[in-house]
Amino acid sequence: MTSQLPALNQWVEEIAELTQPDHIHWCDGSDAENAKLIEQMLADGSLLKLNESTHPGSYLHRSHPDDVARVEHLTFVCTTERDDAGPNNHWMAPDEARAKMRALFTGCMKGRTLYVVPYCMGPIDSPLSRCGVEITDSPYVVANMRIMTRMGQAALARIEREGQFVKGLHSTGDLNPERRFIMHFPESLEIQSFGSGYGGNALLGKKCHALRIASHQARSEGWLAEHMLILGIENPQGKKHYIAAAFPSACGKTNLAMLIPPEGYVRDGWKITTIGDDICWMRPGADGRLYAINPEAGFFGVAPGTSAKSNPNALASIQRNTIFTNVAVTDDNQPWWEGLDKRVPVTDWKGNPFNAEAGTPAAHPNSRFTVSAKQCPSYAPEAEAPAGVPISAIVFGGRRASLVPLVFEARDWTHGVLIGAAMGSETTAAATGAVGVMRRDPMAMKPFCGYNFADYFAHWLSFDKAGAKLPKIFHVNWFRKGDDGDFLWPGFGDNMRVLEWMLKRVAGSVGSQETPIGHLPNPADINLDGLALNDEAMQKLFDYDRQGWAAEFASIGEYLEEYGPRMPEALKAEQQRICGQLN
Ligand code: GTP
Ligand code: SPV
Ligand code: MN
Repeated sequence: MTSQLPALNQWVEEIAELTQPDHIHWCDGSDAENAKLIEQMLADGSLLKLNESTHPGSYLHRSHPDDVARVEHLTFVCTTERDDAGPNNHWMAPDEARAKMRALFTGCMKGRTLYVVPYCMGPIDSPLSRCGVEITDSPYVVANMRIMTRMGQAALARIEREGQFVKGLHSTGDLNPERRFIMHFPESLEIQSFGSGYGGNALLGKKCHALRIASHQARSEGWLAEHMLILGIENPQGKKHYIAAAFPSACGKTNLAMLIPPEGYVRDGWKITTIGDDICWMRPGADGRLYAINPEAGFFGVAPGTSAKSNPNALASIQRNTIFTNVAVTDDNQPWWEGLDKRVPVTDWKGNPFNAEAGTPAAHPNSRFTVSAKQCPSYAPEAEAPAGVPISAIVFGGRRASLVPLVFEARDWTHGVLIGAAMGSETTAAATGAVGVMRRDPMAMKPFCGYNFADYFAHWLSFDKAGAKLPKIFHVNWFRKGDDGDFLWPGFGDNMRVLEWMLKRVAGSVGSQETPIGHLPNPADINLDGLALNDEAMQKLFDYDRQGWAAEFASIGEYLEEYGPRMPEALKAEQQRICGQLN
């Protein structure tokens, strides 16, 4: 098979020439094709069948133990000008990067099949959607792309019609971390990824296309590509709002997107529905509001911590037709991870007998599930709407053990952009490297913005113009800890209480405490019924520590300075104004 687009056929031929595969397969996305790939992976051992009666149609993939997370130090944005990538990215000159990758890709598919994977990010018929083609030699990648994107025939038809697509080239190579690079060429809409089979490094539609390349493209086309969940929230009167929230990797997007409200709320008629759990593309509509789509079709979610108590919707989603990566296995061949339940697995994520005494987790902390969004009980039909959904509130948040209160609201758009730019969070297992280290992660985009953060903040600021009806901006922290080291806020379903307060603020029905860092809630305006928060919790969740924030704002000022004169004056002025109020 080939396509009706000469440019695509020519590119596939060129890559085949370079990589020397034994076979070329154009993916149509059909069930039969998927069944064949699965059969082949079962035969070669790259997939293991899980318990068919408890988890029908589900499989386990164990990755190479050195290939379990994104590799930020090996991820590059290759723009002509170094400054266009910015201090927030690793940069390599495009020619140098291309030469390096050409050497790695030469002959790398000998003995393998080259898969051509046409995909569409977003509903097939949405004007906000964008297409790409990933060439890969990994059947695991193909199976995952089929779940995570609209992959196959319909995407190819759109690509043929439009004539434009992002070119992604991927090979697992020999999985040697010394020969691993994730290169982005945003100016020519190209991605080249070598030496990893892990999600964010290998499923090129996700972080590489839908965030790094798309953010670059969005800047010139007047829209935003963000690391955000999108949820729908319906009040007892039947009025529906949509909220988008940016939290860094493994900081609660999937959980918030699938939230089940506390009992009293459900009884009263509140409902949360899920549009997306990781990526949000939004642009202003004719009415001045921001309209958002989820460019993905599935969830590549963190397994550890997912339980019937913390996230029943996720757990229900992954009972069938799910690919698990790097989880543990029970004696009756069911997938298992820390936080799921009290059972003790027999096999760890590497396939070794599990030794509970050793003190190391059975599932990898970044073990994941891949599942179609359609299997999620809370999945909203509007997620398929070509026009997207109008956003009423944007939420930023990080994992902050100290200082940052439960919730506060920006005074206006500029202040909100500063709150996003100033985001800090403790690192997690989603990327290789140390865990629990506080770093700046503006808008949860530190690893994903395909251009200079200074220009990115300027782009965000530019949405505040005549006729715009922009969402309110909030900041949350579910992860504040007490002196005993435990979380002070129950989190998960109880986060509904904070969402309700946000809607009251959107409606203008409650006041707030005006502070230099923004509007803090009057605790009486947040429904805390049934929660037994002690004095320490009340104080740390709802007060702000002036001295601590003065130090934080000084550090935010230093951070903004790292970007030099490109940093928008309006943002620096806002930071300085707040500094002045705090000191
Ligand atoms: P990526 O897929 O990496 O972008 O992550 P994500 O932001 O979707 O994170 P996810 O919702 O999967 O949560 C990651 C971890 O945070 C899990 O172990 C959750 O159990 C935990 N978590 C999520 N929400 C909360 C919360 O409200 N409170 C607490 N304490 N932990 C939470
Ligand atoms: C993240 O790390 O933010 C993820 C997982 O959502 S990955 O797709 O691997 O980037
Ligand atoms: Mn993510």
